This record gives sequence, structure tokens and C-alpha cells, in this order.
Amino acid sequence: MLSSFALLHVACRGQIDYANITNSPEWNCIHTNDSETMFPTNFAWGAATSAYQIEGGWNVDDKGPSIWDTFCHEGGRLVFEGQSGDVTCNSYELWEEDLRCIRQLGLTHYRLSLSWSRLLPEGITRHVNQKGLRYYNKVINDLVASDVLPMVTLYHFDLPQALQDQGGWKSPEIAAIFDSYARFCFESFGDRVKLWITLNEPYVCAKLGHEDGIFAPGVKEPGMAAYLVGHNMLRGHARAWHSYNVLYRAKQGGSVSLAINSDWAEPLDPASPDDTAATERYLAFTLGWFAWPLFVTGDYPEVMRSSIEVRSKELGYQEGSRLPRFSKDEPSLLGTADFFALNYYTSRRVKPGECCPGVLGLKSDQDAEGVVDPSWPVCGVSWLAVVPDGLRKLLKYIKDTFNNPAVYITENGFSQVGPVDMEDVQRCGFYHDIIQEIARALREDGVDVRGYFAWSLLDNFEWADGFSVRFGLFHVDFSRPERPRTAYRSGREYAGIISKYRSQTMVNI
Ligand code: GBH
Repeated sequence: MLSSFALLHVACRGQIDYANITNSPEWNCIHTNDSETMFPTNFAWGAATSAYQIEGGWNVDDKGPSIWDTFCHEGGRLVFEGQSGDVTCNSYELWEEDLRCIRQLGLTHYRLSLSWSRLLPEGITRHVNQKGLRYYNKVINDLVASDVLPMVTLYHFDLPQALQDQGGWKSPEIAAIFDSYARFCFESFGDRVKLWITLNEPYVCAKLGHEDGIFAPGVKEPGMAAYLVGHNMLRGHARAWHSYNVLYRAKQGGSVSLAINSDWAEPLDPASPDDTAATERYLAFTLGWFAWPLFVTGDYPEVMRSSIEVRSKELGYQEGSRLPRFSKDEPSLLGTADFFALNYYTSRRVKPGECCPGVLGLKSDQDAEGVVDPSWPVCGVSWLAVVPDGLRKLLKYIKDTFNNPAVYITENGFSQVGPVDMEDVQRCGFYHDIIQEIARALREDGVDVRGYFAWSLLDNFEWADGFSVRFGLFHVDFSRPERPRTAYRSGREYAGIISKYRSQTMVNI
């Protein structure tokens, strides 16, 4: 077993206090007795990707452009070195290479996303791209034939440009349009796909796409657009879930959810009531924003609403004008998730925000600031402090707050920047640690964890960071037209972990 904290100590750079790492009890107690680690026999061992990040083929075979095509081509200065997903891993041509990687890992599940504008070039079902349909049918059929179950995300950041031109996620009509796209997908693939994610990380689309403007569509309307976008995404999700429930569940028997990203958060000073209240706001404005409507009340968390109202009053906005209300005439949000889909990457310690009471924006509404504990290694991209036990704490919080749902960890990973290191020992240590934390969540906390999807199968187009940040279990050589995939050491170790735990049976959980 690798001693990962020692490896992190050697290999990480950045905001790390080296002296503190070796002294940190958090890192010294990560390793449990391995022999106690067991997983349920049907546990999903997966890896994840998304369409724009791997497919390439951006304008071939009748595919329509998406907002990421536009963002990279026109707003290219916002992406690292003006890069784009035009070709990326070229999985549109090289799917069989991906399948080989999936089989090499021994995955039981593979999470992919569909490119909406590859299937429906204008975003609506009037015009179906048969070649796109054929592509995804082949992917799904090949997976099933290889005994790998697909988890399919309908939307991972890549709205058809044609729909953006009509207002995109800010437009109320988008909910019905998304629903008809979702029905088209359930109808086309639902005989073979039993795990569905409607939307990936609405928080990121809302905040990075419409508040900060650093993701497509690059809208910068602080304190306004993000709430509207989040609202319409939730409305679209709810409609799609109800469609599945009424039209497809009986004959297809699958499950549908929405993937929510959240840091784990805890008070900077646990004894401080201000830090504790700020932590509650921090979680309410990320996890709670999307989980409360689905799992708790059918509406946003009370503390989110009240914080926004306080700022709105100061700034002269009317009640409810920034954070919309759900209409009683529309399908209800409550209960529209068949499982909890969690994307977890990092943790923060939280204190009240230092930002700007008089300023319009999510940060000022939220009034909470997350800081990285000096003992947490930051190994690749700057936001990703590596905190495996934060996942366990977040899982316990989800169990307690959302009435013990079945949970899939639909994304989690560890990034690499700088020179390629095929012997990525820190990432190996990370995967061992995170899987131990999941085992503890199952065994000691009784969390109903159903599966784990590593982000990502392949190095790929990492959004605004382009190809400068690598999350893959397989390295991809982007300088060569064949885009060769080669397993990192972490890929081989993840395969080893899977083969070890797949053959065990969990007792006494
Ligand atoms: C995931 O989001 C995405 O689903 C996936 O496509 C992506 O490849 C993966 O992350 C790795 O990045 O730039 O300082 O504003 C993870 C959640 C939330 C993490 C927003 C980065 C932005 C930090 N993300 N956060 S910052």
C-alpha cells in the first residue's frame, strides 16, 4: 500500500506547508486496515467523460455548433492558449480506443454525455442527425456488449448554439425544449441505458457561465442571470424526470437524477458562530441550491432565499425578483431525483465573506469565504486542495440532510499540470485514499453509496484550462493525429483496485 501523504509531500507544489503536512493528523490517519475494506457486490466501479471534452468532430456529419464551439472560436482568449475542443481526444472517430481503455480498467460502469447539438443540430427534434444517433447507438451497444453499464448525462455544459441564440438557459421556454430533447433520448436509448443524469452541475453553468463569464456562454451578469439560469435548469430537469416517470419508467425501469457539485465545507473556527453560519450559507449556495428543491422542500434553502432578500433590499430590488419562485402550475421539483449524484473534488474552511455589501453578485449574497487549510496539499489546478476525508464527511452530511438517499459519486479526481508524469504516484495514493474513505462511509457511517466514477477516463479538454490540466487515467498525446492513449500508473492501479474489490462480497454493512 502506498503511503500517499509522503508521496504528496514529495511531489506537490503550490500552497502547501510542507512542515505541516508531515505533522498533520489528517494525513497520518488516512490508511485503515486494508483487509477491512469491502464493497457491495453490485457496487459501480466507473470512470467519466463528457462529450465536448473528448469527442472532437465539432462540425462533421451534420453536427450543429454548441456554445462551447462558439466560446472557443470567438472568445478564444478566455481559454488557455486559445485552445478548443475541435479535435481533443477525437473520440468521435476513436471510440473503439476508448472502449479498449474502459475494458483495460475493468470498469463495471462508464459515464458519458451526449452532445445535444450532435443529435439535434438545432436543438429541437424537428431535425435529427442520423449519424449522431448512429454514433451513440454504437457506443452504447459496444458498452453493453462488453458488460459495462452506461450512465448517460444529457447535458454537460454544451448547449446547442441555436438555442443560445434564442436566449439559452435564461429563457423560460428552455425547460420545455430540454424536456423534448430528454424524451427523445429516453425513447432512443432507454432500452439499454438505465442510469440517467439530466444535467451536469447546474451550479457551474449558472455561476461560471452567467455570473463570472469564464465558461460558455460567457455571460457576465452578476447577481441576476445565475439565479435565473439555475431556476430554468431545475425546471427543465423536473419536466424531464416527470416525463421519464410517466412515459418510460414502467417499461424501461431506469433511474434519473441531476449531478450536483459541491465542496465539503466546515467552519474555519468551529467555535465561532459567525463561521458556522457562514458555512451553512456556503453549503446552501452550492449543494443546497439544487439539492433542497429535489430532496427537501421543493424550493431553495431558506437561508439562501433570506440572504438574497437582505441584499436585494439594500440594493432596491423587489422581493423574488432575483431568486425566482417555482410556480404551482408547473411539475413539482420535490422527489425528482431517484438517487443523489455527487461530484466531489475539494474542501474548504469557511468564514464570513470579506466582500462588498453594496455590490450585486452571488458572492455578496452568499457572504461566505472558503479558504484552503494549510495542511491540505494542492497538487495540480489551484482550486483543487486534495482532501479525501472531506468526501466521507460530505457523504455523511448528505445521508443526514437528504433522508439517506442512494448516492453515486459521479465525478471525483486528481489533476496534473506541468510536465507529463506517467508514473503519477501521488494520484495513485489519492485513489487509494479516496476509496478507503468511501469504504468507511459505507461501513462506519452507513451511507448508501452505490458507485464511484473517477474523473476522468482520459486526459481531455479541461474547459477554460484547455489541455494544460490533465485528469486522465489514460494519457492522451494531443500532438499526434492518432491521439494515442497510454495508461498512467494510476490507471493501472485503479484497474487493480477494481479487480480486487469486485471479487469480494460485502458483509455486515
Ligand atoms: C467538473 O466540475 C466538471 O464537471 C468536469 O467537466 C471537469 O472536467 C472537472 O470538474 C475538472 O475540472 O476556476 O477557481 O472559479 C467540478 C466543479 C466547480 C470545479 C467550479 C472548479 C471553479 C473554480 N468545479 N470550480 S474557479
